[in-house]
Amino acid sequence: MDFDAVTKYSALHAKPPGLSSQYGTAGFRTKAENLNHTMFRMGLLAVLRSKQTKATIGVMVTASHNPEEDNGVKLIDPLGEMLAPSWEEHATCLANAEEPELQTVLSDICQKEAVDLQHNAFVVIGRDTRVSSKKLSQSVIDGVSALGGRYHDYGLVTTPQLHYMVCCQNTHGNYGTATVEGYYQKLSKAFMQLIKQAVSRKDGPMHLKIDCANGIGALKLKEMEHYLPECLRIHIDNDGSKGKLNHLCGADFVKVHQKPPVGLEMKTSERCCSFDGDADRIVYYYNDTTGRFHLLDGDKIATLISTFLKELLVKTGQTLTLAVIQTAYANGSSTRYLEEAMKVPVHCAKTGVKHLHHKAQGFDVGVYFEANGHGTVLFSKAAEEKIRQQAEHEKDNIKREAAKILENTIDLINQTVGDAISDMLVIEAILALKNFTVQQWDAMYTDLPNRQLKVKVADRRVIDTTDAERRAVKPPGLQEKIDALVKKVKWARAFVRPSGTEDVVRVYAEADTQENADKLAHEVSLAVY
Ligand code: NG1
Ligand code: ZN
Repeated sequence: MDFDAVTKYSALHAKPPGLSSQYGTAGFRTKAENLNHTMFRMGLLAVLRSKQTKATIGVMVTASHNPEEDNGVKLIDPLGEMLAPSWEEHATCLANAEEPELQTVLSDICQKEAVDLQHNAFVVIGRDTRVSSKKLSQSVIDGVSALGGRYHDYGLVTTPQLHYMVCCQNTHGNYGTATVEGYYQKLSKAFMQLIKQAVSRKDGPMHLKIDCANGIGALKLKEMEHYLPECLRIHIDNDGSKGKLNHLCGADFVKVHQKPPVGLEMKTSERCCSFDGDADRIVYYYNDTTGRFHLLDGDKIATLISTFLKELLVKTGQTLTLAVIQTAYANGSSTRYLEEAMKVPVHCAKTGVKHLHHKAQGFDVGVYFEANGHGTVLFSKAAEEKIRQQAEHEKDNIKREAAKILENTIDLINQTVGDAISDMLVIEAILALKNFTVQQWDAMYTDLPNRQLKVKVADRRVIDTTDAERRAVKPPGLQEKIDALVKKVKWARAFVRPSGTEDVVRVYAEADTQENADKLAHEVSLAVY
C-alpha cells in the first residue's frame, strides 16, 4: 500500500520533535496541546487494527478523571474490550515515530500483524466534554481518512457507551442496537423488568443524588432520564453548568480524599454517588446521623453484586463458577468478608482494567472491580445460555424466577467495560430487590483504615513487583524493609508499585487504626527513597 497520503496529511498533525509517550493502562494521556499528532496516528492505527481483525474498532478521546487541560485516547477492540497488548506496543512506536519514519513504522506493523490492506476498515469515534476533545477527535478522523478507512463519529458519549457501540457493531445487533437510544432502551428495559419484584417500591420512589464530575455523565443521564421508570428519581449535580470538570468532585476525588464532592448538598442518610469525568467509574456514599462520611467504593460494590448473584445462582440450582477479581488496593476486610463469610473465591490481578477483565473471563460469572469504582460482571457464553434457557423453560417457580432475575441482570450490566450508568442501575435494582438501605449495604463489613500516598522518585522503574504487585522484587532489600514495618502493626498490609499513569510510585497501607495506617504508609514511603 502506498502511504504517501499519510505523509501529506501527517504534515497537518506534525509531531513536535523529541516528544515521546507510552500507551499505558489508560491509553495515551497528557496535556491536550501535545496530543494532535498522537490522535492522528491513532486514527491510522485503528484502520490497521480494523483491517486486521476485519471488525469495527473504537477510538475514544478522553482523559477520564484528569484535569480539564489534559486529554487522552484509547482504542477499543472488536468485542468492546481494551486493545490487545501487542498492539499497545505498536501504538507506542507509532506515536513516537519522527515524521520521516512514519511510513516505515506503518509498514512494519502491517507486516508483523499480517494486516490485509485490501480489507475495508470501519472505525467508530467518541469524545468527552473537554474543550479540546472536539478538535482532537477531528484529528483522529483525519487519520482514519488518510488511510481510506470509513468511520462513524458518535460525538459526545461516555467511554462505556462507545465500548457498547463497538460490541453491538461487531455482534450484528445481538448485544443491542448500536445507537445511544439503543443503549438507553436496553438498560431501561432490563432495569424495569428487574425492579418489578421489588418490595421497597411500595414505600414510594427511590431517590439518588448523582455528582457527575461536571462531565459527560450529566449529559447522558439527562438523555436517559426519560427512559427510566417513575420509581427511580435521580437528582443530577455537578452537571457542568457551573463547575469545572473533575475539579473538587467526581469519583476519583471522593475516593482519594474520602470526602464528599463540592457542589452536592448531602442530607443525613441520603444515598449519593459520584461518576468520574468519562462515566466509567462510580462510588457511593452517605453521611450518618453523627455527620460521619461513609464511602462505599468498588470493593463494597463488588461485594453487593457478588452476594446478590451468588444467592440467585444457589436458588437456580445451577452449578456455575462465580469469582470476584480484585487488585492489591482492595480493602483487606472486603477480601476476608467475601472469602470467609460469603465463601466466594477471590483472585487478585495487577492494577489496570484489562488485567481484571482477563482474569474474570476464566469463570462462568466473574465480578471484577477496582477499589476506585471501575468494574463490571462478565458472564460466559455457556452460563448466559443456561440462564436464558432456564428463565424460559424451568417448571419450578422459584428456580425460574431466580433465572429471570439473573437474565435481566445480564442485560443491565455493560459486559464490555466498567460503566457508571449501568453499575448504578444494577446497584439501585439490587438495593430495591433486597429492600436494603445504603446503611445496611455499608454494614456488610467495615473497611480497614487505609492510606494511599504518592512518592516522587528519580526513576520509578527501579521498582519491580511480583504476585499481582503485592511484593517488590527490585530494588534489593526494599521488600524486606516493608515486611519488617508491616510486622510491627496489627492487621497491617502494605505494598509499593510504580504508577502506570503518573510519574510516581504509589504506596498503600492498611492497619487496625487510621493513625497506624497513616504511619505505616509514611514509613514505607521513606523506605522507597
Ligand atoms: P496507576 O496510575 O497505574 O495506579 C490508575 C489507577 C488504576 C486504573 C488506572 C487507569 C489506582 C490506585 N490506580 O493507575 O486503578 O484505574 O489509573 O485509569 O486507583
Ligand atoms: Zn474514567
